[in-house]
Amino acid sequence: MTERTLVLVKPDGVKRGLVGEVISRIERKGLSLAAMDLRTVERSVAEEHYAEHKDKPFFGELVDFITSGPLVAMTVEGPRAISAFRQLAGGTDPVEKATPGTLRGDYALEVQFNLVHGSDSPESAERELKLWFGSL
Ligand code: DAT
Ligand code: MG
Repeated sequence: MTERTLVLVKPDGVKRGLVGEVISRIERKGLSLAAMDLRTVERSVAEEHYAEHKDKPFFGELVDFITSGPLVAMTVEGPRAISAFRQLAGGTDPVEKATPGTLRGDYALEVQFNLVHGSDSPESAERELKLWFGSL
């Protein structure tokens, strides 16, 4: 079933020049880009995006980081795109949970600076694509 998912190359990935690498892995997997935009977001967008984490101790730092500079937002499309991209990204902790061969496993060291975001379910993808691109 064709799905759409929200992918972000977070500000650390843009600063480090890894946008091309992320896109390359998405394309090599067989997924495709349906939309892409470089932007710096307001705190309100970051807070809504990460609303599920609002009571976590790291929420403030997470919002500071996501709004700290330009990021690349993408709509990625393909069969089982949501799970497929989560697999390319690797686990949240780039050392403990992301295996080598994944984006986080290969390019990140710290949980806060884990390079990419990908929607985690069809419900999240719909909510996030509406927030970032105005439609699914
Ligand atoms: P994911 O990005 O893999 O979906 P998540 O939704 O649990 O992970 O968390 C969102 C982001 O919050 C994550 O990419 C990095 C940050 N984060 C998660 N756990 C953290 C922690 N223990 N300390 C600092 N930042 C954390
Ligand atoms: Mg998440």
